[in-house]
Amino acid sequence: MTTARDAEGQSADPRLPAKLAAHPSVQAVLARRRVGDVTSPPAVIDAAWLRELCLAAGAADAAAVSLDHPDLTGEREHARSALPGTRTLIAMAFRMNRDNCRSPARSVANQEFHQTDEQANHAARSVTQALQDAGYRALNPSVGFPQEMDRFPSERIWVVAHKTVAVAAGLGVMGLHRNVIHPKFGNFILLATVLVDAEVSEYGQALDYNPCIDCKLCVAACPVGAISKDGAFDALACTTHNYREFMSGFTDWAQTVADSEDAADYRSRVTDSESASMWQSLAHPPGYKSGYCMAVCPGGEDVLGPYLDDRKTFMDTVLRPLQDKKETLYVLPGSHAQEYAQRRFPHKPVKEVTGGWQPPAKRSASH
Ligand code: B12
Ligand code: SF4
Repeated sequence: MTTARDAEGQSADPRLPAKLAAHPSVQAVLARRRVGDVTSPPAVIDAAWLRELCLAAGAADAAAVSLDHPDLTGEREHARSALPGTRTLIAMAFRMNRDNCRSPARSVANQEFHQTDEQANHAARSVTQALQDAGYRALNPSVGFPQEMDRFPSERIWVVAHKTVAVAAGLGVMGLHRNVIHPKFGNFILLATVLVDAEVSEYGQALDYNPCIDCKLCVAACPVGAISKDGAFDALACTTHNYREFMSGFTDWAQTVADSEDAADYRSRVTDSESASMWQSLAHPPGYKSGYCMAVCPGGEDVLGPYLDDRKTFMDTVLRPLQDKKETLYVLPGSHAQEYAQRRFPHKPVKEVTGGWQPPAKRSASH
């Protein structure tokens, strides 16, 4: 049998079959190795270098956390199946402009969410590329959507839980509304995570207090009562309304189209404004209907001042415009959200929808 030694001479890797060793790419790699042009990356990534890399990419804050951290038990399997050999998770926070998020004009708030989302994805990707160029294996799961729809609805569809990682890395703590509040930037941040197959010289430490001041403005702002004063969170109420034009609401809308007898019947079920809004969500990134819990939160040192100075004015100018906005609220029939929305926001029309998680009753009955 011909060996690599025959084809390449004394310096070839004897473990390689001759045909492979003779390939120009292989010879180029071996030649670079011979002249010492290829160095292994440091076994441990320098924490200061890594932080600088993240900040230069556009993150407002960043910290690493070991995948062995006890609070990341639930993330381990997901992280390792996304990137075998993952040792560390790098958490990054990206600032959002507060008054854009607070605007009752949905186009303004949604633009802010989607622009920050894009910025965070770009930054995470460039950090991943720099780690790759330094010789590591690294991967950046999506900041928001797209997610793993082949797993829906039986398993979680997100690759990594950015909140869990950010909290363990010390970037903030979840407030009453379950969004992560950064000690300085408040909850006006989106989160990204980069997975890497090496350890880092220093890991972030969890905050020893919660920046949430327990003002409960998030409870008052949510139009479908998804946030309770005791901290319980009704995720289904939130998705049914806020994500009306994302995956679950889209399925319900498609079912309505399918069930409509003709154009007139469709227009009796879906208003022109709703059709236009759905078109917009399909043509552009989908629009959130709410996110008001995040909009009104005064937590965080950069955000807190105006609330401390004059709570009434803060409520009149930040909370009230969102409460007063006339807008359709989407609820599941017979839900707590339906009763809450009708009682607390009588000026907002309430519409029953299926939520789209299950097929319509008449179809499931026939199977
Ligand atoms: C699933 C999800 C949702 C769900 C559930 C929210 C939630 N509290 O988990 C819904 C659709 C309701 C949602 C809404 C919003 N989200 Co969201 N969402 C995610 C996602 C994909 C995973 C969240 C997660 O890790 N949950 C698990 C644990 C950590 O959270 P938890 O609160 O302890 O768990 C509860 C829920 O997850 C729920 N649950 C468990 N399993 C499932 C399965 C499904 C299908 C659902 C719907 C819920 C659910 O039960 C738990 C107990 O209450 C992340 C992106 C990511 N890949 O991480 C973004 C993320 C959490 N969302 C984010 C944002 C901005 C929002 C909205 C403000 C969007 C908007 N513009 O309106 C709202 C805020 C609602 C709220 N008060 O939480 C940001 C939060 C940033 C921050 N500062 O913390 C994230 C991190 C995206 C990002 N990359 O920045 N979201
Ligand atoms: S709005 Fe108030 S109660 Fe809600 S999370 Fe922010 S600080 Fe906490």
